[in-house]
Amino acid sequence: MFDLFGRGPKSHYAPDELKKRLPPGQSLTEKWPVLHYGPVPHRRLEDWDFRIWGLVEQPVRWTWDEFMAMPKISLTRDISCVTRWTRFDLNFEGVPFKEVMKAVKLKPNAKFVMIHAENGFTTNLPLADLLRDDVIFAHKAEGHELELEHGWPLRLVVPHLYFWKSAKWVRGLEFMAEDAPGFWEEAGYHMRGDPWKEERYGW
Ligand SMILES: Nc1nc2c(c(=O)[nH]1)N[C@H]1C(S)=C(S)[C@@H](COP(=O)(O)O)O[C@H]1N2
Ligand SMILES: [Mo]
Repeated sequence: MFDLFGRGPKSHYAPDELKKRLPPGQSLTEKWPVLHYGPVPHRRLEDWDFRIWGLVEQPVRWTWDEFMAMPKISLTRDISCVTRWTRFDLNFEGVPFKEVMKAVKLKPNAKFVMIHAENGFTTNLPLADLLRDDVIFAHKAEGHELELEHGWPLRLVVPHLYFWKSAKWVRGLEFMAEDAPGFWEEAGYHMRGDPWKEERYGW
């Protein structure tokens, strides 16, 4: 018996593994739910660009081909949504955040980042949370090009934080000196969103 999100009582994970891997207050789903606010954006790659601005020495604008020319990695991670589902072992492939950072020189006071996506979606993170080896801009999941609903052509993946920080249809980065709330954070979601600390709401 599974509910809408594929949550069910049966699991092929041993109880002690579940205890280790499942963040508090979460339940396991075997599916990959689709969750976002507003309509799914349709964009042609010819009209797509990726911009970096704010506290950088030189703003950046890349085309799709330029972005895709950067080195890529593949990784498999568990993801947790604040609405209480966790999905184990999703494989993503894409350009590491650290690779993108090689192309920009930050001003010394850049400490926070606003992620910008289609239709005005934003989410904020401390720069330190993005400067991890497993933070990537993914164009593939489970070996295939991303599905439109999951963020095609490109989404951010920040696996150690609640999944609302992993902006789908990502288009740019804005470097900031102070933290500022993005879309869900304006609505009361946590500024950082660590699932192991249950940083769900309130700031
Ligand atoms: N652009 C955009 N990205 C977004 C969202 C959104 O509303 N808009 N929702 C976030 C939330 S709350 C979650 S849980 C994940 C869901 O990603 P999925 O649909 O691929 O599971 O996307 C995140 N990224
Ligand atoms: Mo979410």
